Amino acid sequence: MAVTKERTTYIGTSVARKEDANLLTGQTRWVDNLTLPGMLWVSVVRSPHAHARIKGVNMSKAAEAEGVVAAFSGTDLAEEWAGALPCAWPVTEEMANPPHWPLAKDKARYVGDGVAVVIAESRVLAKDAAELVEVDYEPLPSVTDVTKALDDGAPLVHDELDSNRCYTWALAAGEVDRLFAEAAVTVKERYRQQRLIPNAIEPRGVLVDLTPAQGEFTMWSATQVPHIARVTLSGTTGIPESKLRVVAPDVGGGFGSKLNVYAEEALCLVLARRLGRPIKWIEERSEGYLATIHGRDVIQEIELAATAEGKITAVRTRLTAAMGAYLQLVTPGIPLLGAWLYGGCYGVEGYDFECVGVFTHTTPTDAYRGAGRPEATYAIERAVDALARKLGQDPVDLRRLNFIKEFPAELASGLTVDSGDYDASLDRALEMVEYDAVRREQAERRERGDSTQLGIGLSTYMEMCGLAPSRILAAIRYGAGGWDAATIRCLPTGTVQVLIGTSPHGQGHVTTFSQIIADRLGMAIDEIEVLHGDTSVIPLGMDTYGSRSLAVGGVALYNAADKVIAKAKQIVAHGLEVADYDLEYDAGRFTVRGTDRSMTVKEAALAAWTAHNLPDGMEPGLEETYVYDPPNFSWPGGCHVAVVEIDTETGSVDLRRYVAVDDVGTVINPMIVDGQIHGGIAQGVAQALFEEAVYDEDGNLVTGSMVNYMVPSAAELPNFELDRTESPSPTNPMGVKGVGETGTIASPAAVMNAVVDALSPFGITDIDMPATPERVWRAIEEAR
Ligand code: MCN
Repeated sequence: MAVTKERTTYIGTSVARKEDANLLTGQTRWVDNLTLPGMLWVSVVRSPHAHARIKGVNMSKAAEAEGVVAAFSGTDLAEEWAGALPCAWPVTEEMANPPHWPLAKDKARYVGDGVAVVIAESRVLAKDAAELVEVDYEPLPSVTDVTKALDDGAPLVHDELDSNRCYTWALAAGEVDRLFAEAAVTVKERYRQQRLIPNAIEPRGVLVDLTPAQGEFTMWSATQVPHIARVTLSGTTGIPESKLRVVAPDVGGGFGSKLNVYAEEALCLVLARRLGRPIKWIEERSEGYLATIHGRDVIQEIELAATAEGKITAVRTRLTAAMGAYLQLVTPGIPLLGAWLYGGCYGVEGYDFECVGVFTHTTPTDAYRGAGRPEATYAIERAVDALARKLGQDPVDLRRLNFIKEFPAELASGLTVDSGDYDASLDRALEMVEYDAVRREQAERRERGDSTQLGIGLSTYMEMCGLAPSRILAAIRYGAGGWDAATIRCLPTGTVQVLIGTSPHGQGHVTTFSQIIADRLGMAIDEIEVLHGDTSVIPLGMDTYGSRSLAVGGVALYNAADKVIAKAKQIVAHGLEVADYDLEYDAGRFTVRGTDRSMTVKEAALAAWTAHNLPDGMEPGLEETYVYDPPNFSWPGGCHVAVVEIDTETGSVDLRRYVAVDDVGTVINPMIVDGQIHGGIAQGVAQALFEEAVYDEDGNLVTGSMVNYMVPSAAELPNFELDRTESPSPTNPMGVKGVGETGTIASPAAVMNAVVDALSPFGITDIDMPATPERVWRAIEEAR
């Protein structure tokens, strides 16, 4: 499909965000701001043990406490469930998927596993009473380290399985063994993707209302996925889908952690049903550290085969990926979202990938910004630097030699990259960072033996986002489609309602989607109202994750506008008594060719509503829906460069500069895109330098609060220097690609390549993330 170049006013402009007035004046509707008459609060009693048999739960003291209405153990609620919590991505036929009940009945399998609930008149009373619940635990041995969970004799997370292996998933193409045998040079590296804890500004929260006589339920949830939650929670609770309305009101970020269906949502629904009153639960921050999914926790082994000149011929990857104690919504598929990308933006011939998913006695893992793709980018970009060191080449030259240069490009792993220009973004990034000058400064410092050394790290990345063609998702056994939907409803008074199936929670869809319609229908931004996140208002939607909203939902909207314009054209042609081919269309106005006679889309909307003078047989009204299933993923790419200073006496790493040149195709709103990249880089730098979830020997989460889990603030980060190149995607009419995760995908590799580059005079070739001062200092001391 050709990229349409139309006269535009709003697309490509940094329109101020329509969302911000509410945010800045405190008029947002977070779940926590919602109150209903007769509402009760629930508090969840959580296991303090990583692994324990539940021998009994004594509720008597809690039940007598002030304000308590009811208290239930997992066994008490067992009959409420029509099914276990959903895992929608059974990645192989043989995958082990032990049932995950909203409350544990016989055994607790991680610290934080819910074992009982107390329902009371207020949040404080529910919490106080929860502390009076007496659970008789028999502690059992546990395993939290993914490298130990497959050892013989490791404690089993699920007794019914004969090991902690959840699945093995493999993908291979080309003559990999031969290419390795013939290689002039090989490198073999082992990297650790530490476990991360997502930190959206708003913790999770749920409120359920009901009309008992009709058996109808409304659930407000701080979720990214109201549509998916409705389908799946119907299966868990037995509430018919038609009787369940899910609303994602204003949602304060998610970063993948709210792309899920959680025990507390199911609990609030069945407790409302059981008690006949509205039920509310709001997560505390430290509770969220245990009860909301974690990210990463993967061990990676990667091998590259190359010619003497440095042409990479084959890649072999082995992953061991922690699932945690249970499979959440898409847990098993997350490491596989990188499965096709371990060759990076390099044209390799042989490809061999295998991932083993493993249960551990830990909080379940699942999607966290980038989901599989930061891991893949990290491994290949670090390995390419290792190869450059081995060959004595500059990492810039080695990358250039290997870049894919022609598009569309078929990857050895089997997918097709739509478009790109990796040299262009590399060139621009090197120019911005003044690469030669920084290398000179580095050489001078090394020469002088300065205590503060300089490191320069590159990450030339590409990724697949915009999830995605339903047929490909079927091939990889994903449980839903990849389409999305949009409806444009032209109202008789000249304004427009736009119904979108995506569910924004910080990304600014109300603004960017208004920009698309304003240009296409010739309207002012304020004449467009964007509705989202309510299953009773928006019947069709696949929600927001995988940087899919613009490249799938935005394209659905663009195409819906085509349908509106086509119908309006017939109405106008009929009204002006001309043939439709005599009409020219530009930005909301149809003009009879060569005359000054014209009519607007708004006028056509009024004519469609009065229906006084429509073509014979035409349905009144001007409202169109488009459901779009994309033919391919979208493939952003680019080059990030980090410059770090390391104090070799203390090990402290200072990120001095960060340059990012990204290619996300056509840009709708440059300011929003920059904001997405800023946030993404901050999260990736956090993985490289600051954040790590740590469990002790007994399976306690040692980093259980922000006191000891280091989420960086703006003070720890430099000003990011951004620019763009633009290779429009040929697969959609706007030429757009996703941007929501690119920063997080590219940045850990750039920063860690810089850290290792700074330390290379000591002979150091790897440091685990996060590169804390202690870790760096120890590495230097050992090397000395
Ligand atoms: N955009 C644009 N031009 C482009 C690409 C995108 O103007 N070429 C705009 C879009 O119209 C949209 C925003 O940028 O307003 C992000 O678009 P897209 O890349 O389609 O990503 P999604 O909207 O699907 O958002 C999901 C993505 C993911 S997967 C995570 S994780 C993430 C992220 O967005 N979580 C976020 N960004 C976040 N931002 C905030 N504030 N909070 C989160 O939880």
